Amino acid sequence: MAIQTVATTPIPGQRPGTSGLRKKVTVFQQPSYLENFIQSVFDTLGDTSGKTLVLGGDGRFHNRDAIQIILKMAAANGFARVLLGQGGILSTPATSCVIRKHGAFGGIILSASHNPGGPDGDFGVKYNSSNGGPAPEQLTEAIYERSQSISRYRISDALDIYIDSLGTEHIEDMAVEIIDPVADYAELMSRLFDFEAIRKLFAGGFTMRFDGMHAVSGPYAKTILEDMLGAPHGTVINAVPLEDFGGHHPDPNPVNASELVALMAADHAPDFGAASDGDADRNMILGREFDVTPSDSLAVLAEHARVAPGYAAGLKGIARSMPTSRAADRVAEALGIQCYETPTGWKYFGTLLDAGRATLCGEESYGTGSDHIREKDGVWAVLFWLNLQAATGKSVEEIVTAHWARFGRHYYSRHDYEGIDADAAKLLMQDLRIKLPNLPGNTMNHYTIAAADDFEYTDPVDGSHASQQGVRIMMTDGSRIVYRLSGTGTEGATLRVYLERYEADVSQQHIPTQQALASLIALADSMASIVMHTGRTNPSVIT
Ligand code: VG1
Ligand code: CO
Repeated sequence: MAIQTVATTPIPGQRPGTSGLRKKVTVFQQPSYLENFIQSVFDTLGDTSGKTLVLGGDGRFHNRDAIQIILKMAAANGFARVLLGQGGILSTPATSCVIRKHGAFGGIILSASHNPGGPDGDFGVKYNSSNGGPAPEQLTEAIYERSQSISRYRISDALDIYIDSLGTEHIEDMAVEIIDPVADYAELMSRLFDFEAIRKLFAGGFTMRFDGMHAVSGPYAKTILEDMLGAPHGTVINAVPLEDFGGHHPDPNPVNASELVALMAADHAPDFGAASDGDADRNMILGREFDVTPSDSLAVLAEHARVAPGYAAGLKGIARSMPTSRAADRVAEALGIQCYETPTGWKYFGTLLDAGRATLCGEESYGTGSDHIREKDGVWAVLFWLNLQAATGKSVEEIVTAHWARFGRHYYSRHDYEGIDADAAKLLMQDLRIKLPNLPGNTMNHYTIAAADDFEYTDPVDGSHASQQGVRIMMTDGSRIVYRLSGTGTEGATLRVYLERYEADVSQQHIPTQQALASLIALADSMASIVMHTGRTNPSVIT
């Protein structure tokens, strides 16, 4: 075994987006592509000698190959120890948990999260810091800068190691401890939630279906729900992670998880339905014939947080991404705590969580989490909802409709135009930005525009600044349209249009969402000339 220094040249485009570097598998398979990026990460981190790194992924195609390369590079860059999930598996939340629990220097997560997998699908790499959270913007920018001047990488010429049994292996002077990917995480969950109450709920005949979507949440959900909490076998479906997610899109929303949605509307439907995404940080919550918007889920969990032992002392604050509905703001106000509005992407919550300013965080994109780790957490959210149902004896629908009656309902929908021409998307956003100063005061489709801007954010903890985070059009009645371009896609561009309307009148809170938002949707289309710019008359996905 010997450490090699290999000459290389910069590869354009290695800039991480909303959450890590995501590209087609075929791009990652190009010579030096992964090596250049990983060496750029290590170079940017500075002195890595003697440090501990956590490593794992969501099991998608290319995971195993990438793990062997990264292990050999970590050994060549002086790391003393790697904690590796058995079989190369570690969900995003479990990685965050393991980094924190073992005081690691940082971690590498191999995942393109909700993007499709397989040889023709996507692959991704994220770096998380010692707090367990995604690298902040300054760090990802520095990594990108480094990737554009890199001239060599270091790698051991050791043979591949066997990663499927627990125990310790060695590469050069570095120990590779192969750990149970579920154990630390499951132990943390058992301290946050009332497992006794949830066990009683299942013992009393409560039924649930958790769809692992053949992604990485399956092993976690199976161990916790079926083994630890006594849910009947078969509660967790599609539980085995597959390299191509069984050909499905591991993005839990009512469109991609349509089978689960149909089951929840069938005769003898389970009491509760849930699903998670590729790397298990997203969650979808369903009742019988009832789906909960992620924005409402955050607000409801905040309202009832004290039922869970981990949150019995109450919340310090709430944080939500800008496009997420303002349902949580109303709860924060009632609780007398702060609600922070951040740009899209979990990395912006890190400072607020570290500073003890926020306890719960959420995004409209099926992401919910808390200060227990520094990532959003799918299984955690499902356990929170189970705890809530066990504590109140109420159904999902009863809990949410009571919430609306108390706080009002924020009708909410996101319209995605996927795979549109990248230049056309840029032009659409540019045109909108030019219009902004002239919009306030105008009345269109019965809406009067109160304010319009391009969202900017200054982090209240470290003062860092982010601009151009989404165009917001705010109406005088509190309704809102937000436009932004996705930072996770790998083909063309994706335009996301976020629509929100507030309804305080209980008699008007049960209209089908698209109907309730119809005139706002029409306004959003015409204001941005979506058809003209994209050639699309309809969004490709509505959630
Ligand atoms: C999307 C979501 C965002 C989320 C990000 C990563 O980003 O909108 O809320 O944080 O995915 O989630 P974008 O830039 O495509 O809108 V995951 O579960 O894919 O890591
Ligand atoms: Co994810």
